[in-house]
Amino acid sequence: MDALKEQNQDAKLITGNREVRLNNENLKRLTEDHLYHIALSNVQHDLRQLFGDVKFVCFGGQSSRMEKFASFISKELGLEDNGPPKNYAGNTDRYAVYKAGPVLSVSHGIGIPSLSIIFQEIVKLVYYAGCRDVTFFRIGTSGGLGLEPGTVVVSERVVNGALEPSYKMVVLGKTIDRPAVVDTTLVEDLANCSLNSDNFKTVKGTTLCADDFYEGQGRVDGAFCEHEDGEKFSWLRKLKDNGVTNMEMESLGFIAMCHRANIKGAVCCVTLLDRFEGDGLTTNRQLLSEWQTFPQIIVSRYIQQKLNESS
Ligand code: R2B
Ligand code: URA
Repeated sequence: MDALKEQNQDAKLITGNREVRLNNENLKRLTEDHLYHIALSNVQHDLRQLFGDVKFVCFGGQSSRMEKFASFISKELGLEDNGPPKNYAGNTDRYAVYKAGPVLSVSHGIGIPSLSIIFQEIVKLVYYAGCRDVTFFRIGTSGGLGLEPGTVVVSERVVNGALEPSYKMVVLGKTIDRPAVVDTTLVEDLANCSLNSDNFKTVKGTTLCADDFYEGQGRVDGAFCEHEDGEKFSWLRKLKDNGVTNMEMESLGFIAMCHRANIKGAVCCVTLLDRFEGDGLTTNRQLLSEWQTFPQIIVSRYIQQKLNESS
């Protein structure tokens, strides 16, 4: 209990040179905080000892992909001797939380509602663990607009379906508006991690975050559809004219919540298809899996660079 009081006394999270307040005084009054969806607690687990060294949190949709990323980054950091990365959220199958040295690799499921639960529990986790200088990434997949499939997009802007950089949610019956402010330095640094010798392109662009994979992204091949092909193409062209390079389902909430938490964060997604060429994902699974490693490679270079700078 004393350890908990000590943790709660200083309701600050240090990220970079920025000191971030949790901004929720209610947490100070909790005798125990159950991080329910990852089956961890700030009383029953020694979060400082388990996670105090975390500097980077990489989020992605699927648990299996995040397990592979944890193994990949573990090798890149020369930590394979520690054995395969462990899933600390093993007592639940909602999300997975793998750790490889200073890197957490976390699955977030599909869409902002699923992301926001794990995001909040991870922000509390790094707070209780007393982590410092933490950077968050979303490493994901998306549909591209006029880009060769397999291209990596580092999001320099994230917008909703109305092309506004704003994440709206209803709290107590009122709509609150969280601005999705991108960290431009992090975007530049990430984009600069691409190499001429890469077998994939990396570009910066505007990412549209939709609430749905089918109608929300203008597809005509869902169970329902009330628009014509022609309308879809004029919408896609309008998006392209407004700088939209890709579409996915979490970037807006991710960037807005990083900004709200005062944590450095960026979104880096590979495109799995060109939406001007179709709606279905017809590329074989093996190639799709290979493409999904491309944003991981970019983020892993950034992590290694930062760790080398600080060693
Ligand atoms: C990209 O891919 C998923 C949908 O297939 C979704 O999580 C996203 O953002
Ligand atoms: N993820 C999406 O949300 N859309 C796509 O088109 C591909 C992946």
